[in-house]
Amino acid sequence: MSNDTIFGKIIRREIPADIVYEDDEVLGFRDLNPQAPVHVLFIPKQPIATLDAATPQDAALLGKVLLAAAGYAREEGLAEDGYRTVINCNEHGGQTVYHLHVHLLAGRRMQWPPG
Ligand code: IU
Repeated sequence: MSNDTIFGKIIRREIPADIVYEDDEVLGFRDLNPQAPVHVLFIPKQPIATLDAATPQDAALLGKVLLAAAGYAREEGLAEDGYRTVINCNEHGGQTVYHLHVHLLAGRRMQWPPG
């Protein structure tokens, strides 16, 4: 499969992950190396390598990934205090897994600017 990464293996249940959200098009699972008390990754099941690789055809899917993160945060009671969402793109953005993902970070006050 093209664009396959370790996240593809998580989607296919070939490796374990702590999955906290799933619908037909989006998966959410806890980051293995959390950077905040809550750190969940939301990914489209159909892989897009980077935000830079996204096309207008991906607009609805990207919206669903973001709304899944926001809905999870709301349901988990994280929205009132607030949270951060991050999409790293390519090397200088700090991207290490080339399957587009939205980081949801919560449970502490975030710093700005990010490092
Ligand atoms: P990045 O934005 O591409 O750097 O984020 C990748 C994240 O994926 C990073 O926070 C890793 O800790 C996380 N991760 C994971 O949760 N499980 C894995 O098997 C691998 C990376 I590889």
